[in-house]
Amino acid sequence: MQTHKHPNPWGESYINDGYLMIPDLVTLEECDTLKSEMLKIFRGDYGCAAIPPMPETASETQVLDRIMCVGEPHVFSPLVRRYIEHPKICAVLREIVGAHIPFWDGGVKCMQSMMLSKVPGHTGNPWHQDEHPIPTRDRSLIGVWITLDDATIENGCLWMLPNSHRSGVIYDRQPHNKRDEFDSCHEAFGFEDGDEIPIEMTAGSVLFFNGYLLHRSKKNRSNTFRRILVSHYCSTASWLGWKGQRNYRGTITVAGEDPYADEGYVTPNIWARWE
Ligand SMILES: O=C(O)CCC(=O)C(=O)O
Repeated sequence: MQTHKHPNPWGESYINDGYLMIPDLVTLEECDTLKSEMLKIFRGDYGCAAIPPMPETASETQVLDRIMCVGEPHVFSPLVRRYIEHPKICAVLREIVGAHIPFWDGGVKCMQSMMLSKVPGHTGNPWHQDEHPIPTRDRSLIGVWITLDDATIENGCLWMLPNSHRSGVIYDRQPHNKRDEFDSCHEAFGFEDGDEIPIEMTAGSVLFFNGYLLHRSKKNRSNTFRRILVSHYCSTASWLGWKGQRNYRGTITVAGEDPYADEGYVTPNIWARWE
């Protein structure tokens, strides 16, 4: 059993702030490859029931405009799957996933991937903590947000409420009436949000953020795309009572051992969010 002793500057920063941004972790060539793959995925080239095919003549904007988010693209796209297991990303995860828990054996598993197109005019995502829907409840949940374009205030970068991960409180969510700014997801409430800060990032930068950290994104008011791939990971020891399962098994182990391997694995359901 390894205890975390803040072994490197990454760990210190992630523990204190609840997030860690590493510039240029992914190359611009890798971003281009992922953007091409995203176009195929959103056009429906993979024949998934959740993503009906579009005509080949559809423009890039038309393709990316019709869906806001595709869930679990790593299930059918070998390329996206490679980014779940990207060596540079996993090297960071091996250091910080257990940073907020006293004992951790270094095991890391991925339980979700999502691709967001966020073309000009697309709304943002209201305040939330990823831990609300994905219940690790052990503080190991971490979002890994890879931006494929420069993410700016104008095109809808993420906004974080620093330190909001510290209390361990989970804020409930409710429907909101700000549909001009945010998508149809419910919004967390019951906290002061005056200290929020924008996280502007250049393409290829990667943001690691704790599942308890309150964050949101705003509408894309620019004329540029803000495409991202985000995946969620936690300790392999986390018992995920998620999606109606006693211990959700649609997981991929990317570091260490899976103590529940004898429970087997399931293939995650592919989904798309249209508004
Ligand atoms: O990319 C966005 O606009 C929102 C993503 C997000 O909040 C998340 O992955 O938890």
